[in-house]
Amino acid sequence: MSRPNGNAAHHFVDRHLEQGRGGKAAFLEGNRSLTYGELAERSDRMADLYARHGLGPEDRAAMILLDVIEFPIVFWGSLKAGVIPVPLNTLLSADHYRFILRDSRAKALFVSAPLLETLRPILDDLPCLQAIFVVGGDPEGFLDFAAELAEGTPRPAIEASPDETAFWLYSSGSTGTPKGVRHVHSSLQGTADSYAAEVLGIGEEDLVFSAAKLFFAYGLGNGMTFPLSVGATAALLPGRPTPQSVFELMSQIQPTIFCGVPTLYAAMVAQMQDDAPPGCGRLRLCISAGEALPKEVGESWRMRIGVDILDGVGSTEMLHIFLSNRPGDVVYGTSGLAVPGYELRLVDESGQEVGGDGIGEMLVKGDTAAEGYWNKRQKSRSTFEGHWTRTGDKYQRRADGRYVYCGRTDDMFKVSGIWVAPFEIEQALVSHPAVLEAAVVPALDENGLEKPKAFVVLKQAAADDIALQLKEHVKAAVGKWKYPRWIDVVDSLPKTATGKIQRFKLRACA
Ligand code: 3SK
Repeated sequence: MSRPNGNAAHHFVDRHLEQGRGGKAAFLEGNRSLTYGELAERSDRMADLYARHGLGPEDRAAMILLDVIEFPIVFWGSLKAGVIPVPLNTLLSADHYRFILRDSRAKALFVSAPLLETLRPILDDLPCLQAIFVVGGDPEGFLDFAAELAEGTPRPAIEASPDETAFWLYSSGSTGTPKGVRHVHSSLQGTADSYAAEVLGIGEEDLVFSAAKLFFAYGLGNGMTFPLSVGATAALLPGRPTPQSVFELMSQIQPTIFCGVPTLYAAMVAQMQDDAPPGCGRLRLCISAGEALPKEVGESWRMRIGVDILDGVGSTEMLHIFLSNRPGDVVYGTSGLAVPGYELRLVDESGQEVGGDGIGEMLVKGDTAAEGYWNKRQKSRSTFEGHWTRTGDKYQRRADGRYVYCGRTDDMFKVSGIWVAPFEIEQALVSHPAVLEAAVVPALDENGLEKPKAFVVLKQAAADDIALQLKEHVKAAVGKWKYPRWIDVVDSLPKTATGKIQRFKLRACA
C-alpha cells in the first residue's frame, strides 16, 4: 500500500510496482536493461549500503557516472536513504573535481571505471571522502559497486518532506567557480507536471532518448525524471554523443522523443543525406536547449526529418525548461512562450519592468526554483529574489509575446549547452609558460553556434605549434569542451584606463 510520502522516489519509482509496471523496461543501455521492478528493488538496497559505510540522511554522495543503468539506481537509492546525490559533469578536470568534492564534503563517491584515471591524483586530498564505489570494470582496489549493492538488505524509502533537499547539481559561476544548487524533492514532480506533461505531453508509450547527459539538469529531466513520471522507457548512451553514435542508437531503438543540444543537431544535419536517416520513423518530438537554436538548423532538421525541434530555455537553478516553443507552434529564431506553471518578466538595470519591445534581463517565477546555493549566501540572495529567480539572460518580447534571446548580462556564454566563463579559460591560458596575457570571447562557428576564441599575448616568439599546445593545455586544465577553437596571437589587448580587458572590442572582431 502506498503511504503519503513526499519522498520523490515514491512517485517516480515505487508507485510503478503498485500500478503493475514491475516488468516493464525503465532503462535500456546497450545490451542491458533495467525494469521498473529492478530499479525499485536495487534502489531499496542503497540505504543499507550507505549505512555500512557510515553515511546517513543529509550526507552528500558525489556521482561521476556515465549514462549507465547504475545512475538511476544510485540517484533514487540515495533519495530513498535521505542521502543527497550530487551528479557531476563527467568531463571536468581533476582540479574542478577536487574543488567540488571538498566544497560539497561528499562522504561517498560513485565513479565509472573509465573516469577513475582523472580522479586518481586528487583522491588523497579529500578529507571527507570515506568510500569510493567503482561502477563497471575493474574496481582497482576501491569498492565494487555491484558487489556492495548485492550485499545490502532492501529497506523502504525514508519519509521525506516535499520541501526537503533531495539533490544538488553544480553550476559554473561567472568566475568559473562552481556553485552547488540545492533542489528539493517536490521540484522533480514540478518539472514533470509543467514542461513534460504540458509541453511534451509525455506518455507511457514514449521511448525517450536524451543525448544530453544525466548529470546536466536538462538531461536529468529528459532522460530520467520525465520518462519515470509516466512509466515510459528511456534509452541511455554511455559514450560521447556524436552524429554517428546517436544515429546508430536511434536506428536500434526508434525513439519517439529525442533530446539534443544545438551543436549536436547542427552536426547531425551536416551529416545527413537527402533522405531522413534510419531511426527517425517513430519520432514525434525533438527538443533542444542549452543555448539558442540557430533558425537554419531548426529549418534544415524539419525539412529532412519532418519533425520540428522545440527550442526551449531552462536553467540549473529552475531545474528544467520554463520557456519553450510548443508542438505545432514553432517559430524558429525565438525561444517561444512561458511554460505553464511559470511566469516571466523583463527588467532593466534598475529593476524596472521593460515594456514594448525593449530588451531586459529575464526573471522567472515557478515552484521548481532551487532553495539556494550551498554556502554562497550573497550569491543566493542576488539570484533568488523571493519568488523570482534572475536568469542573467537578456531577452526581447515580440509583439506576439514570443521571446528572442539577446545575450548574457555578464560575459558568460554556453558551449554545447554548458556554461563557460571567459575568465576561467583566460586563467588556464596564462598558466601556460609561453603566455603573458589572454582574453576570451565567444565567436560563431560555421553553424552559427558560439565557441571560445582566444586572443593571446606571448612572452616571446613561440613554437609553430603554439596554438595546438595551448588548446591541449586548456583542455587538461579546465575541461575538454572549453578549449579555444581559434587562437589569435596579438601584440596587446584593448584595456580600460583601470586595466580591465575590453572584451566588447574583441567581440566585435571575433
Ligand atoms: O540551458 C538550458 O536551457 C537548460 C535547460 C534545462 C535544464 C537546465 C538547463 C541549464
